[in-house]
Amino acid sequence: MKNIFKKKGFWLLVILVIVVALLASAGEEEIIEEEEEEVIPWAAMPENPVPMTGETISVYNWGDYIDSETIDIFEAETGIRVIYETFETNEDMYAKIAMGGSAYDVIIPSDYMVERMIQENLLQKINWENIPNVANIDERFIHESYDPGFEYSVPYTWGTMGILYNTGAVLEAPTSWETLMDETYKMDMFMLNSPRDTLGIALVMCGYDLNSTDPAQLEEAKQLLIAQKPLVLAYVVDEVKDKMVGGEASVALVWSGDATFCMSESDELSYVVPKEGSNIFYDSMCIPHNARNVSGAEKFIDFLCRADIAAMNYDYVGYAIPNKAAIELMGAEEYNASPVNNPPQETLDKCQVFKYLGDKTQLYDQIWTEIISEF
Ligand code: SPD
Repeated sequence: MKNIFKKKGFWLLVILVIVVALLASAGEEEIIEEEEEEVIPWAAMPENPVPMTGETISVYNWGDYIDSETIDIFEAETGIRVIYETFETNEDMYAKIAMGGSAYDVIIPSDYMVERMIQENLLQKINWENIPNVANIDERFIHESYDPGFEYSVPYTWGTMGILYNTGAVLEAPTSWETLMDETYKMDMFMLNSPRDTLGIALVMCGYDLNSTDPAQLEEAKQLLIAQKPLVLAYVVDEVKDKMVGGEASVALVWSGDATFCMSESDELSYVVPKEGSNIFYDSMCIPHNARNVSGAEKFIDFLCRADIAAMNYDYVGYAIPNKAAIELMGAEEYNASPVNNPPQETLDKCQVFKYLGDKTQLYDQIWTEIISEF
């Protein structure tokens, strides 16, 4: 018998077999990995979408405040088309509704604006029989301070205001609002283009109540913000996220949900609620007085209260949610591990809700215009 181990052709064949086997197994691993990485959505499009019925609802919400896929699912499940518009601040939204030219079926104002709109008869009472998923809302987030008797609003998200900062760029991690007056960050910070939020924090920086209506205190807050202007790169709202993730500034005054979003995009960003205290806000779904499709609005609000849909929205938007069923679905342990979603009691004790300030609101609007137009 010839010694085949001495033949060159034999060894070439062996090498070829090994290479083919290795390539095949690497391919298998890739396929297995792909299967493991597949993201299971919280909610999915129905297999048999309902054809459009011709019914519509008109929704007016903050920018970047919903996963648009949830709207697609709602439309496919109900056949109701959603006409969706966005606003940047409570004040912009209020002006549009109060002028009366636009009829929306669902709006999402913050606490103090819910309070104002109730007082001015701009909202209608909610028929809870048509919102069974309200049972998913944790009672801790039902605040009678702005909706006495819990009649007009369904909690959607909540959060705090604080400082988002770039850990690699700041000299030390901020703990105080004083950071926003620090010359080190000249032309290196963003402030919120939102009168109530920014003036509220300026009042806290001056050592006053963030709901103050005292003209002398407000004047001091105004002077502080005017003195701060040379440090401010821009007054922004939703744009702050791209700008901070892109490293355009070292610090920014932000709402906590935007901080969560930015921190998920960049390991260099962190968030703090300063030691002097801050604002805690609750944004809620409401039906305006002049809604044209109340039953469609109720269906949409109930849909957004569904655990799978609220989880999907949280995953996309980043703002903390009051929906205990959604938190359970996502895994309460992981959700609560974030100090942004679950701030220590000591922090919460130092946070206050904005109140509607009646006719003193005009003073805020006037002061804000003066600050923004000051050169
Ligand atoms: N992207 C929009 C986020 C809206 C957050 N609402 C904040 C309300 C503060 N009073």
